[in-house]
Amino acid sequence: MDPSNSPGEFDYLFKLLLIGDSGVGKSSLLLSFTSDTFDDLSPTIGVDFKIKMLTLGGKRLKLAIWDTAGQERFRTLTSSYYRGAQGIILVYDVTRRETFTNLSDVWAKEVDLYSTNQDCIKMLVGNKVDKESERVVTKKEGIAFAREYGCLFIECSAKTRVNVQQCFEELVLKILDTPSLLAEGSTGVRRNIFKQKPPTDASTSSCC
Ligand SMILES: Nc1nc2c(ncn2[C@@H]2O[C@H](COP(=O)(O)OP(=O)(O)O)[C@@H](O)[C@H]2O)c(=O)[nH]1
Ligand SMILES: [Mg+2]
Repeated sequence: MDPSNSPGEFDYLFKLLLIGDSGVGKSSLLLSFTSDTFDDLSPTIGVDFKIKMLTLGGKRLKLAIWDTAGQERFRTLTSSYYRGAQGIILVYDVTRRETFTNLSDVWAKEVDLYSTNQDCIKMLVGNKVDKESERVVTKKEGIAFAREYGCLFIECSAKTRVNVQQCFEELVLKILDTPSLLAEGSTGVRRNIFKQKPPTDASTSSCC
């Protein structure tokens, strides 16, 4: 069944996506947000996207949240992954500095190159704050990067679920505040996002 065929069930359909280095917790964040059970939080190889229904700001929303299928390990995410997104979540691990520096060196550049809407809302997320004793990236550094790059910022833990809901909700509220994104998300014009397929890369089938 085409999941976009029930326009009466929601007011807006938004495409959100998760990017960042392998192992930062993208799939865990997605699971933490979309599933009700706590136990199934485990490393995954990712999915195309997950659907989450949400009522926010008086609007019924259908969120298609895209996760990588591990291609980020090979830096082979391509334009089709980014295309049509209203919200982009850039994730790093507060206990691994290179995941933070790669956001500016790699991922932010890709976003600028491939995102199709200039108004697209970006959210910087420092994950794994439950591992406070292993923290190497300070909150201040996160705030500074977010300010420089012009995006929202939050620290969270997919494991304890602290701030996970807030992360997605703040992003979506900002999208709802942005007329050009709202227009894109209106029922009817959003059907095509389900027709897109993420890039299939033969190299992802091999495991390291
Ligand atoms: N302690 C802790 N571990 C986490 C957290 N989020 C993810 N992990 C773990 O980090 C590893 C990588 O997570 P995963 O979601 O697969 O990362 P992805 O490659 O970015 O999708 C897994 O072992 C997760 O259980 C978190 O908030 N806290
Ligand atoms: Mg993953």
